[in-house]
Amino acid sequence: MISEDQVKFYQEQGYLLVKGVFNSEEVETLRGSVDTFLQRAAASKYDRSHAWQGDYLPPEELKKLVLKGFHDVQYHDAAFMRMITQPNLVHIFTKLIGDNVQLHHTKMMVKPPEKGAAFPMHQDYPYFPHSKHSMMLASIHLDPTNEENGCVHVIPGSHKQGPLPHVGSHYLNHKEYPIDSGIPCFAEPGDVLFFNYLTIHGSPINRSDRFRRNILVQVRDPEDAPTNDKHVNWGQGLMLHGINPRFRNYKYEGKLEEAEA
Ligand SMILES: O=C(O)CCC(=O)C(=O)O
Repeated sequence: MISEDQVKFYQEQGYLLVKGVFNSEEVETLRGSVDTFLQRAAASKYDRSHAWQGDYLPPEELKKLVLKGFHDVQYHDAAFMRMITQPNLVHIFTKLIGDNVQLHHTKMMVKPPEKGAAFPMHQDYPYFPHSKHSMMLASIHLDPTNEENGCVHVIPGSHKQGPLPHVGSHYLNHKEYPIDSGIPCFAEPGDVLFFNYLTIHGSPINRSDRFRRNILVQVRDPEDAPTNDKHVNWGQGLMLHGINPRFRNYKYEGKLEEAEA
């Protein structure tokens, strides 16, 4: 599914866009599942916007923006369980991480038309720091994405800088790193953007009249230990490929002592 040149590109640039990882039938199923999820969330007491707060936009603009950012989607609909084990996706993970691939978490990032929230530029490292930096993300695109509907931007090669100071451990100084300091990654439905958790990325507001529905799958090498217990959630530790070399009486809690066992 991907060539040695693409693997080298990922290692050098810290990201890789792979076309057509999911076929149109799979995309259609996932779109249906996202839409049903959002309707069910809207009818529940848990619905809210997850737009990032901060000083990266004027307050009056920020308060209008909406992001539907739900975690652990495979616990809500079996279609998402099939998504995280989809053979093309898992095969690419093995090429980029190695034979053993472990799930960290999933999340749905849906930017509604005209008011879909921005992500200021950041690394994912501060949210779940690990010792070997194998942690990476697959952003599965369900809609055509471009500048107008808030496509992801990345700074090529930025993973090589290592962890950088974030404002309130949230995002990078937006004056130093405006969103357009990254290159826009245009994608079609079924394309997947992979990037390392040190790669600087963000995305602008969706000002278009279309949705931007992406689903994110965060994975790591199981031998890459968390350096703190900041981000522990359901499903963490599921093996998507290979084995977990740290054999234990398994009950994953994401705790530091587990990582060192
Ligand atoms: O989906 C996006 O536009 C960006 C998501 C992101 O930056 C993140 O989850 O860290």
